[in-house]
Parts: sequence; structure tokens; C-alpha cells
Amino acid sequence: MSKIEEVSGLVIKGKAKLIAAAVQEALDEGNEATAVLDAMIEAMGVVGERFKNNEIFVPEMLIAARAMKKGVEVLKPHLSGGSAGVAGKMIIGTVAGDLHDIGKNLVAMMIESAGFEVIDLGVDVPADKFVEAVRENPDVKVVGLSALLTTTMPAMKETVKILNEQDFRGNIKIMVGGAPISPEFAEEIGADAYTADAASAAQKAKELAA
Ligand code: B1M
Repeated sequence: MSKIEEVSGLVIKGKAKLIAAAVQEALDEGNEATAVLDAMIEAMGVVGERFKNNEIFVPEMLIAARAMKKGVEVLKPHLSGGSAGVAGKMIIGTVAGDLHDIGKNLVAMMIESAGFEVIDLGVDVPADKFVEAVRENPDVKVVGLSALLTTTMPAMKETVKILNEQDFRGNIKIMVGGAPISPEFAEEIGADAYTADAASAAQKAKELAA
């Protein structure tokens, strides 16, 4: 078994205590940090499939998520590197009712490494919290919303609607993403951009802030 396969297996089994060393070994063997990350993202896909098929339940999903987070901590210095703040300021959060944050955190990390100062509002963020954060940071250029559940897509729609009604709307761009989100949905709800993954989110944020 390759080290990357081992990392993937440790995510699936939720072995948070073992994963840091395995990720480090995978890097020491010369694997690219992005390749290790891709394997971990794929592993979370396997976890999701198993959950869907009732082979595992919420606690197992949670421990897999914990393991993934530990692994990402080791990768972080290898993935990021830009000087934060030079590209502008961005606010990011997972919308109300939604507790998924791994994807949002990866997006935040890549955007930070693209030179942004990122204000992360966390998970389950109500629309007015986004509004408040923009008011407190009038120099914010991009607001990013993440949603992982079909049941929280309406909360994303509502958040964009409320942001669209604000007097500061002309000064910000809204980017949305997450597994159930599509470019069509982004357009329909009045967001400025949709991106599918962390790398394209970072690229798009730069374009939006330019
Ligand atoms: Co949940 N969960 N979960 N879960 N969970 C999913 C999303 C699900 C698809 C699993 C499944 O059934 N196959 C399913 C949703 C089904 C649906 O809505 N159609 C689901 C469900 C049902 C639930 C609960 C309802 C389960 C329950 O309680 N019965 C519950 C809801 C809780 C809540 O939020 N209110 C729940 C809970 C959880 C845990 C808390 C246990 C845990 C989350 C822990 C955490 O995040 N800290 C969890 C997990 C781990 C998952 C899966 C297995 C993995 C998610 C993940 O981290 N993926 C997930 C299955 C799956 O995704 N295949 C699943 C890896 C991550 C890197 O990818 O988040 O997609 P992702 O992010 C990507 C892109 O989407 C994109 O870039 C990221 C990086 O490339 N992206 C953006 C994300 N945000 C972006 C923002 C952008 C741009 C791009 O711009 C701003």
C-alpha cells in the first residue's frame, strides 16, 4: 500500500491520532501536498457514500472529519504561502443550519494563500451575521458562502437576497459553493460567482477582487 493510500484509509477509518504522521511520511516520500489532499477529499467521498448506504452513521462521519482536519493541519504550510492581505479582504462562512466546514476551511486556506486576509465566520452563520461582518469591514471585496446540504440551499438563497438588499452591495462580490450548488443555482439566487473547488475559488476570488 502506498503512503497516499494509507492516508486515505486513515481518513475513512477516522484514525485522527495516526494521520498526522502518515501525512508527513507521504510528503517525505516526495508526494505533492495537493495529491495528498486530493486523496483525503476522495476518502471523504467514500465516507459519504457509506453513510448514504447506511453502512456507517453520523458518529463515523464525524470522526472521519476529525481525522481529515488533523491531516489538513500537516498539509497547511505546504499548501499556503502567499502574504495575507495584499489581494484584499474576504469574508467566508457556512450558511445557517449547516455544520459542514471542511470544504469551507479548505477554500479559506487557499484564498488566504492567494493573498487575501480571510475573516472566517464559521458554520451555521445567519444572514445578518454576514451583513454585520461587511459593515464592520467596509473594505471587504468578496463574501463567500458555503452550503453542503440540499436543505440549506434555501438559507444560501436567503443570505444572498439579504446581502443584495444592502447599500454596500455595489462594493462586494458574492461567491457561492459547496457540493449541492451549481452555476445555475448561483445565477438564479443572484450571486456573482460559483466555484466548484478550493483552487478555483482562490482563482475566482482574485478575479472578483481585481
Ligand atoms: Co454530512 N452530509 N450531514 N456530515 N457529510 C453530506 C454532505 C452528505 C452528502 C452525505 C451523504 O448522504 N452522502 C449528506 C447531504 C445530502 C444532501 O443534502 N443531499 C449529509 C447529511 C445528510 C448530513 C446530516 C443531515 C446527517 C444527519 O444528521 N442525519 C447532518 C447535517 C448536519 C448539519 O449540517 N446541520 C450531517 C452531519 C455531518 C457531520 C457533522 C457528521 C460531518 C461534518 C463535519 C465537519 O464538516 N466538520 C459530515 C460529513 C463529514 C459529511 C461528508 C461525508 C463529507 C463532507 C466533506 O467534508 N467533504 C459529506 C459527503 C460528501 O461530501 N461526499 C456529507 C470533503 C470536502 C473537502 O468537500 O465540503 O464538498 P466539500 O467542499 C469542496 C467543494 O464543495 C467546494 O470546495 C471544497 C474543497 O474542494 N466548496 C466551495 C465548498 N464550499 C465552498 C465555497 C465556495 C467555493 C467552493 O465559495 C465560497
